[in-house]
Amino acid sequence: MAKRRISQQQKRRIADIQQQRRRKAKANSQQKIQQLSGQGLGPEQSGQIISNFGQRLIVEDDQQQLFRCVARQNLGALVCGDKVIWQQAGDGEGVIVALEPRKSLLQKPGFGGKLKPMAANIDQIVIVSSLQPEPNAYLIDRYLVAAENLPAAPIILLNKIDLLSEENRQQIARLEAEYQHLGYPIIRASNVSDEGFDELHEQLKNKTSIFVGLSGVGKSSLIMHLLPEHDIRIGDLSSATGEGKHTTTSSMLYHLSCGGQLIDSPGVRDFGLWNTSADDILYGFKELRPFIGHCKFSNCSHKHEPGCAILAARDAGKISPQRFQHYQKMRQEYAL
Ligand SMILES: Nc1nc2c(ncn2[C@@H]2O[C@H](COP(=O)(O)OP(=O)(O)O)[C@@H](O)[C@H]2O)c(=O)[nH]1
Ligand SMILES: [Mg+2]
Ligand SMILES: [Zn+2]
Repeated sequence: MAKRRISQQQKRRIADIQQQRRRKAKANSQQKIQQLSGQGLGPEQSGQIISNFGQRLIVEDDQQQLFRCVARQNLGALVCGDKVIWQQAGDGEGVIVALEPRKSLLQKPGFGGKLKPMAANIDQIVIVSSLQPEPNAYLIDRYLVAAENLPAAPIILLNKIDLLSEENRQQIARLEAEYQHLGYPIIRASNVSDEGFDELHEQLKNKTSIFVGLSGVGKSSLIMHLLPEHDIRIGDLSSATGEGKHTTTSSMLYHLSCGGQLIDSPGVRDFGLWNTSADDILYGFKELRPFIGHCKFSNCSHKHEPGCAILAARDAGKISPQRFQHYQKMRQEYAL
């Protein structure tokens, strides 16, 4: 009992400190806006947020020039990938005045379970798995469910294909066949043999993508490979203002030579492994989607009910036994 009271007290104290910080940050950025407005604001123009250093947001204009910006109050949390309307103020600075509607928003549970926005307007999710560590079909299905619900188009990338051997050849072929059958693009790639990059560039072209997957599958290597000359503009910007080096924890949007964009950060790469509702999980198995809403009972749990359209679809072979097992397992492990 006593223990619990202390932890409640601590919680309140932490919440108070956070509240103070937010207030202070808000006051600082309001002050900054006043200062910038004093210099006279340019016309409204469109731009995209490519990174954020705390309250300072980096906006890129349509000519790919970068500006350090602050946002007007009440725009909510702005994140990497957001399309905004902003006004230039002085040299390389600006004020964000509006947020364009988002196509998608990637969020992550933060302090106290509250969802924290991470990145916006993602079109595609590249699910990276590899030959070593071995591909895990359950994890791939978990990411597919997350992608389908964002929504973003999933691409499955089988990395380290240079490690293909007599031992794993069959397993890999089976995995590929399963996802190809579902209509998901699947790319074999290797940072060692350079295989798959033409195909990958083709898929990433003119889209905004993120890479997700287990640690060790080669995400960092793939991203380095795609971005041979890392975007040094950000480093210049942060050292010029002494606002601290860009930390890899905040998201960053990069341009690819193929014309696509890549949003990256360790947080973004962890996307997809938290709770989802039972409805969202079902929706994420796209071969079952045509049967949603056709059960006899509107509150059907799809576990044992007579007249269940989902169980009937399984019995009719509309979903592979492994995928159905993953659907059930996911519901047990993640459904709220
Ligand atoms: N054989 C082989 N090893 C790779 C390949 N890509 C990455 N690796 C190795 O796999 C390990 C993990 O790679 P890393 O990019 O850090 O993975 P991350 O944790 O997903 O970012 C490193 O030792 C890499 O050298 C590949 O295509 N083939
Ligand atoms: Mg890494
Ligand atoms: Zn049902």
